[in-house]
Amino acid sequence: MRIKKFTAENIKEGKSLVIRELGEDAVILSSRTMINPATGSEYIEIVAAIDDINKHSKATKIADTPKQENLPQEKTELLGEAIFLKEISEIKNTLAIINSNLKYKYSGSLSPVFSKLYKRLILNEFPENYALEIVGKVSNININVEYSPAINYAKEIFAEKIKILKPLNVMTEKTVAMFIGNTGCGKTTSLVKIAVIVKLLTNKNILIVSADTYKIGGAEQLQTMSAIVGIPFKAAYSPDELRDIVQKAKTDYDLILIDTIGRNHNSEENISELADYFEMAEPNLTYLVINSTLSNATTRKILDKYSKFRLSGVILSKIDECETIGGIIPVIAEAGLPIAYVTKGQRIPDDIEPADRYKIAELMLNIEE
Ligand SMILES: Nc1nc2c(ncn2[C@@H]2O[C@H](COP(=O)(O)OP(=O)(O)OP(=O)(O)O)[C@@H](O)[C@H]2O)c(=O)[nH]1
Ligand SMILES: [Mg+2]
Repeated sequence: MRIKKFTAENIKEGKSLVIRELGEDAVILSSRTMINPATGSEYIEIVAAIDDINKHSKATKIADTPKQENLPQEKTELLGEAIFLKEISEIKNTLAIINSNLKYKYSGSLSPVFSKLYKRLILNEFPENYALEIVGKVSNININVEYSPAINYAKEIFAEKIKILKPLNVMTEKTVAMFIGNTGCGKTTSLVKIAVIVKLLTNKNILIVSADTYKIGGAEQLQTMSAIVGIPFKAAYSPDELRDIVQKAKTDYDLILIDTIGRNHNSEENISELADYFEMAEPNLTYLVINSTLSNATTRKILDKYSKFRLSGVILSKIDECETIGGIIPVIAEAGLPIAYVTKGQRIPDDIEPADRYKIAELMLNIEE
């Protein structure tokens, strides 16, 4: 779009100037009466534009504007302003469409229902290829589907892809479970929630072990929590000590829950220190706790960095702080990892649930336009 300012003695002369310079398709954005300070005489200032890309734009063209030369000056100004506002609103609409087409790359080439479904998936942070795959699958089920059943089909498709790891209270074998993950992701809180639930629902002998003895107060925090919930506790101050504790405890306890220090997945040193504890503990169950508010890119990287720990499943934490899990579930599913638990607050033990694929699928489409 080219925009140009014109000055003329009157509106008629101004219009002629605009048409001569910008052509019949030009639109007037504003016109106002000005005073020349040197001479004290009045003149008209016109701002006009021509849409180079779409010369057939529906915008009001000069040729369409009512004849203004006979109108009193006040009305001419009001008319100019109204046309200006109309033009601005049309420009805004056009920009919104362009923006939407850029953001939702493929929506323009889809039918209205599938375009809406695709937009909802992108709004829920689905990776684009996965969003398109879902749209394709839903259209294969029923090409003429309405929006609401389309959403239900999508949820069923996700639910089928989500793997679930059964909760600890229904596991019958002796278990050494290790909780690992990034700093502050909810390892210690999740461990205590699970310990309390298993204690309430089964008659298993449970031992809580802290290998988080590097951080000041790490082991003490868990020791206090264990005392409150009445579960025996031990602290391991080195990988060797952890091995000794676990080996001895295996005979007396059905379930040994090991808390570890929070790690930065981008630090090789952090990950390798954790590996020393992991190798000594030899857990037969390893939970990776993932904060559900993370982006899919970060989750992908975390899964990659922790993959050396023979992960059994994921504990998806802090869903109460998260708007959608559409971005991260496909990444977890792609890694082939089951989800064991979902945590939804700080209360022990209330704010944890065994993972349910239908509830997870629901949360994947939480954000609506
Ligand atoms: N809102 C919310 N807060 C949670 C949840 N789970 C844990 N938290 C809180 O998150 C904070 C960190 O939780 P911790 O269990 O200490 O996390 P951690 O992974 O053990 O942390 P580090 O040992 O420091 O790496 C605490 O304030 C918890 O109460 C949850 O599901 N929702
Ligand atoms: Mg902790």
